[in-house]
Amino acid sequence: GQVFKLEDYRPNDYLIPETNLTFRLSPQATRVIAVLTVERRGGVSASAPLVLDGDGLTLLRVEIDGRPLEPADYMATPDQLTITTVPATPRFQLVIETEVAPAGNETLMGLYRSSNVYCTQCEAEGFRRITYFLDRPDVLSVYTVRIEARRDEAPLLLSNGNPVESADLTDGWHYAVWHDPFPKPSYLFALVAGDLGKVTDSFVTMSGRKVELGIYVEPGKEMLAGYAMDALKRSMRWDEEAFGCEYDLGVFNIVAVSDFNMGAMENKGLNIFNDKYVLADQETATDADFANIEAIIAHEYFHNWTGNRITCRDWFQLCLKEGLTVFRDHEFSADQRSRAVKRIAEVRTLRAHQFPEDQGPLAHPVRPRRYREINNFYTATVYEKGSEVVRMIRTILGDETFRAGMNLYFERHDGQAATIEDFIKVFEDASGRDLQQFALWYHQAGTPNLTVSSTHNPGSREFTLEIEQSVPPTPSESRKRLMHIPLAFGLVGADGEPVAYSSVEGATVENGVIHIRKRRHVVRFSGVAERPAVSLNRGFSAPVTLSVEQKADDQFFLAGHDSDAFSRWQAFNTILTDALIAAFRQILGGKPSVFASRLTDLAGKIAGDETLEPAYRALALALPSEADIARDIGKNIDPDAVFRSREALALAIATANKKLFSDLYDHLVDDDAFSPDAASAGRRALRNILLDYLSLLPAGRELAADHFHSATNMTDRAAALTVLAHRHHGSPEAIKALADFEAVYADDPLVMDKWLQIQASVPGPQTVDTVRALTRHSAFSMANPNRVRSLIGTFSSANQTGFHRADGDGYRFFTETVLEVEKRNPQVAARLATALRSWRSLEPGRQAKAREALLAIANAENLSADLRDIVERTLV
Ligand code: BAL
Ligand code: ZN
Repeated sequence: GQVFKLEDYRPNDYLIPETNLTFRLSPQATRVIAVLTVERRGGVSASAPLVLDGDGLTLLRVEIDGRPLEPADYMATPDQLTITTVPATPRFQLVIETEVAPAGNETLMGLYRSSNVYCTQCEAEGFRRITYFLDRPDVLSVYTVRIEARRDEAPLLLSNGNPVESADLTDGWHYAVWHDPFPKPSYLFALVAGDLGKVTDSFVTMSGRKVELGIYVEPGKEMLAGYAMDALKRSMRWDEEAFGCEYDLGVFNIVAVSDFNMGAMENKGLNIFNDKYVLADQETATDADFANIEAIIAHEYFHNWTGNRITCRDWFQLCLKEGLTVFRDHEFSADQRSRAVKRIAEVRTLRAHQFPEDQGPLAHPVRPRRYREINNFYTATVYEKGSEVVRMIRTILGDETFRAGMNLYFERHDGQAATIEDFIKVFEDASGRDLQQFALWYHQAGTPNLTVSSTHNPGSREFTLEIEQSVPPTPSESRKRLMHIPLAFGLVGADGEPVAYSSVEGATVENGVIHIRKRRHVVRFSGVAERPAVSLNRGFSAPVTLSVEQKADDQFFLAGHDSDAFSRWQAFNTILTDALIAAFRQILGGKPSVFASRLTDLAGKIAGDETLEPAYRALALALPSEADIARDIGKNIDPDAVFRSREALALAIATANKKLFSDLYDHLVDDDAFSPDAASAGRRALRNILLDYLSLLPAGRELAADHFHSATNMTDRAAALTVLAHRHHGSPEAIKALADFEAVYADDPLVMDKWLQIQASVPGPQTVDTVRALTRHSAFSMANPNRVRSLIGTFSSANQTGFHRADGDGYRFFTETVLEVEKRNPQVAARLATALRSWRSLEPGRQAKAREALLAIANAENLSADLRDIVERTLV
């Protein structure tokens, strides 16, 4: 396939300042008439051909300035329309008529049908499946859209911008016209038509304009959209307060659809959402679902300024809108909930998803320089590491200067398609600093490592930190340059208070941050009488790994006393990880795992510490996942031994704290009316993790069954079902709970996704058979991305012992399934296939079998560009 390179970017010879579209909707044959105002750029020769992108299109008509084109004047294939004879005038009108079949479109890109609703997905390159166009983000156009449909089939007709007019036509048809005054790239185009229920509200912006808000859902599900609407209004207010960003149209609409490749899409004025991220009530949604809805509603809304008003010049700049918008939604959630808890959850996610990507064959810079299939670059690196990079800019500049830089960004680039260089420049201009070395965070892949050691000399009262940076080689980047790493730190005295020092040399240290810029820094703090404990990378100021020679006593001390909540959590997490790795080695050596009582005691102390938020305690007690442990071990992974080490530690903690956990569990019973707020969710999270521990002890199975049957909300019910299915697999209680759950929720696909997920993640070699059988269950569908991700995605990415079954059967099932999904939806198949990206860290037997599975996919016939790209890069 073709490789697209950043250095090959040049603007097109033509622009399309105005786009008028007419859709005559029909499931099998929708007519699309595009009337485009085309403009030749200054200085471009009149003989330059106009080459428009298409994808699987049928061309019916093409005219310029009212005259049909002669066959000699153009060339049309399903994937391209080239107009070889272009008028000499600098501006002309081009009319293109195409026909598309939304009903047969299972790729869920372009115009398709989801449960009888017409909808679109155009990012990144779906618009070219609707009409021939300059389908690239630097071509901004003002759209007017007329939609015609049968009124009985589609009473509701929506597109971007503001509604202009609507009326009946003959024969039961009707139409609506929408106009979006803001020039936008084609990837932000959207259309929705169908029979949907509506929830309405309104919002008055900071300058006093009233905006009509609408959330559209499957008829009968309106009562499930209330939380999303509330989150939307809070997002709109927050963006005004935090960034001065005001909404700019008279209406803002959100539509929930059940077949969607992504989480949601920020189309101008008409966001389209995976219904999983809109619909919620206590009966059907968990606290995690509520938090995701809040975050994604905010994320898509925030794109209105970071993505839509200022878009990307080309797809290499994807992080310009995504990293920045993730940063903004993280800040929003931190303000709405608990900042410390949110930060810990973010870092856990980053480590779980971005670190393995950055440390494996699919590693790429936050701003890639090459791609074969852009769909494969909607990654944790672009999104999550992209957000961390923005966070580091704020850390380096400070809040005020950062905000000044953002203001400059909005002022200078509004209405433009911008680049990462533009973004960095606003912060350089706002601060007067040189950020060129820092910019390597965008350009260089790989997770930097800092090796840190410390010495204290009581005689000279000097405390020294030796810090060395290294960036590991990544695909096609064997040599790395030195990075600018902002390392927040604290020196903590025996009383838990910060240790003062009189001066520091060896690195720039400002506002509690050491600026690492060289390979090696020896940072000397003078006037330090007693040896402090060092708290490093406070708040996770930089997305790096640390190799620290630190005394276990210091870790225990920091886990109890660090004033930075994140670092306190980190210290305990490091203690747990070290213990798990030691247990893993003991198990491989045929020895029983033993755990220090001060570890299990500390777990109890944290669980019962009423000065800490319940949500924080729940996060601290959540052991590193099997994948986390495997990543920290690094190579020669035997997932069964990892699993056993984790189970052994959980049992040791539960046994040592039986009484405490049990009392606390009883004490946390919540008799109040359900509320999805963060504090209530935190108490549920703590009680549910205590249940997880207690379920390992005698009578734990009965306790979990009681918890399940007495649950009054989905958070508690799903937590108990997970405990029963995972820890008491095959028991009568587990079988009954799964059957009861199925009987109650059989008609609710989003809830049945949880039922599929819970079963797909049951540890052990037998699960592949369960998952195989579930692919034939009526709750499952190969055509629906949510179902596929719940069953197949969960099995392959969240079931270490099941998927990596020693005989390779998990991989065989995986190969068959990925290829089957691919026939319908290449984008979803390619995403699934990334589950094998860390195959080289497995022990040799599993490695060989994983390689066979990858080769079987690579050798399949007619492989899509999406899947081929992932599999070939994974194998290199
Ligand atoms: N732009 C694709 C979906 C999202 O990141 O919001
Ligand atoms: Zn986004």
